[in-house]
Amino acid sequence: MTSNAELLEIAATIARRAAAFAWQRRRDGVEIAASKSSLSDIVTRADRETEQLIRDALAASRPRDGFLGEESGGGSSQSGLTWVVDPIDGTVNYYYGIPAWAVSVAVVEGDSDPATWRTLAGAVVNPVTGEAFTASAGGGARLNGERLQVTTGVELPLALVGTGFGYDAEVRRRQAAFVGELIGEVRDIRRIGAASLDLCSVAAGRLDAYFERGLNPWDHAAGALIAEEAGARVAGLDGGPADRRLLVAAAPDLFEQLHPRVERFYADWE
Ligand code: LIP
Repeated sequence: MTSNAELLEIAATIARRAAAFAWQRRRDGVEIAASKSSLSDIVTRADRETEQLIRDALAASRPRDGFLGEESGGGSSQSGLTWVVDPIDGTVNYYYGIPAWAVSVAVVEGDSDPATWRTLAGAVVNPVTGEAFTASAGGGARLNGERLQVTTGVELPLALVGTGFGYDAEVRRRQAAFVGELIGEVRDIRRIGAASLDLCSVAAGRLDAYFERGLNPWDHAAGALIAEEAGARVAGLDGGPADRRLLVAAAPDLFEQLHPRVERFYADWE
């Protein structure tokens, strides 16, 4: 039976290698390979190549495990473990050369469904800043080896809150209208553009809270564990597991103030 610490070592090693590859491909020049849900929802050749690098490395070291990746879909598990991968989270930032993108690699126990899975280990690597965020279940969260702890005792009016928006223009308009209200109730809002880094920012105390609707499992699988292991509460609607309908992350005392405010807005969304 492989320990969570051993699984984390595999995740972090592969994420670092993939991040170095993706950064080199960025410096070589970015080519958009396709658009997905909308013209603004792009995928670059590097997204696909980086995911293949990760998939090949995992197939070699963990051949019986399952795989769920943003670009190449799923592969069934014979071991009960599944690797959940976003090869380049923050693709638009990557395309524009904004240094806020990361390779996110997590391993979960159970189905590749955020509603039921248990995340065992995760790594989020931003090669541009040289930052590797890591966590294993019960093992704590770290940034380049240093322990992370969320900031507590922050009241909502003084909270720095991260969020994000969907790729659909009409969805973005509705989300922006809500942010237009909320911004008067908190310290300020930040839109970093990569859910994995938003969640790691909560873990590192660079954000007091983060919420977003419309995330894919690979966007938050690793970052949510890192935030939780740093002391944050991460949950979705009705306080259940975070999923596409909603993710809210904050220290428990701030979570109790922010979650009801955000949930009221998103509760009746499809
Ligand atoms: C991104 C998320 C981000 C969200 C963006 C996009 P991608 O993932 O990490 O939080 O606001 O719209 O979905 O597409 O760069 O992997």
